[in-house]
Amino acid sequence: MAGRIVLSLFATGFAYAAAALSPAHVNRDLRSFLSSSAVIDGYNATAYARWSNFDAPHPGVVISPGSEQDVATIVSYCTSNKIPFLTQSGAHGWANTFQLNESGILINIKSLDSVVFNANKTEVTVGGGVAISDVISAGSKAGALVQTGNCNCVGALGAILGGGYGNLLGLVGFGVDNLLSVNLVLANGTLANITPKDKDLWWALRGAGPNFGIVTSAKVKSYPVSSSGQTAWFGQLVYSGSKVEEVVQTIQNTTLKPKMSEGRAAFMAFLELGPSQDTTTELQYPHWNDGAASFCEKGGYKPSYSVGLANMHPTTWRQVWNEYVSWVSINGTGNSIILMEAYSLEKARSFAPSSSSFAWRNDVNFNAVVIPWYYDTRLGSKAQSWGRKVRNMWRETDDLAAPASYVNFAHGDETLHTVYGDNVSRLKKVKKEIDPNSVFNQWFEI
Ligand SMILES: Cc1cc2nc3c(=O)[nH]c(=O)nc-3n(C[C@H](O)[C@H](O)[C@H](O)COP(=O)(O)OP(=O)(O)OC[C@H]3O[C@@H](n4cnc5c(N)ncnc54)[C@H](O)[C@@H]3O)c2cc1C
Ligand SMILES: *[C@@H]1O[C@H](CO)[C@@H](O)[C@H](O)[C@H]1NC(C)=O
Ligand SMILES: *[C@@H]1O[C@H](CO)[C@@H](O)[C@H](O)[C@H]1NC(C)=O
Ligand SMILES: *[C@@H]1O[C@H](CO)[C@@H](O)[C@H](O)[C@H]1NC(C)=O
Ligand SMILES: *[C@@H]1O[C@H](CO)[C@@H](O)[C@H](O)[C@H]1NC(C)=O
Ligand SMILES: *[C@@H]1O[C@H](CO)[C@@H](O)[C@H](O)[C@H]1NC(C)=O
Ligand SMILES: *[C@@H]1O[C@H](CO)[C@@H](O)[C@H](O)[C@H]1NC(C)=O
Ligand SMILES: CC(=O)N[C@H]1CO[C@H](CO)[C@@H](O)[C@@H]1O
Repeated sequence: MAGRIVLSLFATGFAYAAAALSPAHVNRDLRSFLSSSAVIDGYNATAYARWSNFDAPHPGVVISPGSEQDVATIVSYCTSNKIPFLTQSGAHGWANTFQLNESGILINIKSLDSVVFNANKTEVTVGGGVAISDVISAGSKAGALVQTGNCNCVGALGAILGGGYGNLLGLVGFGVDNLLSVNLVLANGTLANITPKDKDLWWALRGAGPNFGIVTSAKVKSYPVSSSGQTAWFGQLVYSGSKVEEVVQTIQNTTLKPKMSEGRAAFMAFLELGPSQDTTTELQYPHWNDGAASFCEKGGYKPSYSVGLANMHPTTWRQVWNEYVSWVSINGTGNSIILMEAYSLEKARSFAPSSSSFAWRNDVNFNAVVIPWYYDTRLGSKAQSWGRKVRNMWRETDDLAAPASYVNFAHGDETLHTVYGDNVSRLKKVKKEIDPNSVFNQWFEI
């Protein structure tokens, strides 16, 4: 692990921990140690809006670093003065694990947003705060594909550090399988370059990343393609509620291949079920995520719950459908979503489960998510009990030995085993070594 060292310069003696923190105070202490483009600001819920306001952090101060080194300096400042802090990138994390109030600092790394391909386009270096849309538009211009999530608004590394599902999964594996190295700010304020040579930390980062530091930039594999390689078949098939069982059984029966080369023909079983609407067509790379645009809408409250499934059971999904119909009949819940994702996992399973801390690689075939979406806070407790009820329905027929959730889809009330699988003890060992005081403690803390 090659690293640079930052001294802990900032023990100012002020008892920050319990008091509200003001931008003026932080500015006085820290300004001269940061690069000129860094910004120290009060919290502005509009400017720093999150995807969901449910259990959202409310910091006293927001700092947007101007450089990777600034992030190390901010972490040193916070730890020396016992100021709680949280990293925010794309602001889509929906878990209830955030605990930041007016006495804390939000490190808004969205400002670290560069995307640079190497000459032959086999590698791309992305800033820690880069949005998925930034990666895709740069990739499209460069003529290279990069494994990212399926929604343009999400932080590219926020998704990758937990596993990283996305459109290219069938071809190249998970996000964590495509990471080459990262620049990481550690708990002791060091900015270090972490590579596969850092065996334990490299393993731990790829699945439980936010527990070990702040990734200020990452080198990720990219795949040069001609313009015809940027075309894929996308769209929506809409079915009436009466077809739930048939659709679910068809999903269960379909073996997804790394390349579903024949487009429509490969999905003929779904077309034969008689969708009431079919918007499928060939789309170019920059438009692959267009269909998910409405899912990106910020604001409102979205306490989400998720499970991994080995199999899809028509009877369970009929019950879930009935629950959904009944929930959205309540005024103000109409945006609520039930989501299920299925990918070709053949390529992903060519990587050993022990190659990263990302859990359930060989166990989970489908991820289901229930998102009660509302604006009136009086619906909060009803929304949560509905979410838990649907999650229980799925868990009862998940056909897994123990409940499993993708960490980036989980709610925050699960056991560590449910999100990190069988390697919790190894993760705890690495955590003790790298972040013994658990200063990175706001994302499914180990
Ligand atoms: C609309 C939507 C679509 C989604 N689509 C996908 C998808 O296609 N595939 C998929 O795998 N997941 C997907 N997710 C889940 C997504 O991966 C998580 O919500 C993820 O945590 C979001 O990262 P963010 O940077 O946007 O959020 P943030 O709330 O900013 O970050 C989430 C957590 O990660 C930490 N974090 C973020 N960046 C860094 C970094 N650079 N270094 C260290 N810690 C960091 C934060 O501190 C925080 O604890 C989706 C979520 C939403 C809301
Ligand atoms: C913030 O939360 C901490 C506990 O994490 C608490 O001690 C403190 O009083 C709170 N401060 C404010 C300003 O609410
Ligand atoms: C908050 O941010 C919004 C959007 O960026 C801006 O229009 C508004 O003026 C800001 N409010 C304050 C008090 O700075
Ligand atoms: C691409 O360039 C990198 C150096 O940036 C080199 O290591 C790699 O071998 C090259 N790959 C190909 C396929 O040319
Ligand atoms: C699913 O597969 C089973 C067993 O092969 C078959 O009996 C059933 O008809 C199939 N159902 C659908 C909807 O494809
Ligand atoms: C639904 O809620 C909206 C806004 O909260 C309100 O204006 C409307 O009257 C409500 N409709 C019913 C049928 O209660
Ligand atoms: C910071 O922590 C890392 C990882 O534990 C360690 O390798 C490095 O030597 C530490 N640096 C300092 C200055 O303490
Ligand atoms: C070090 C360790 O405990 N590794 C285990 C992680 O979990 C997988 C199964 O998911 C085991 O095969 C490894 O031995």
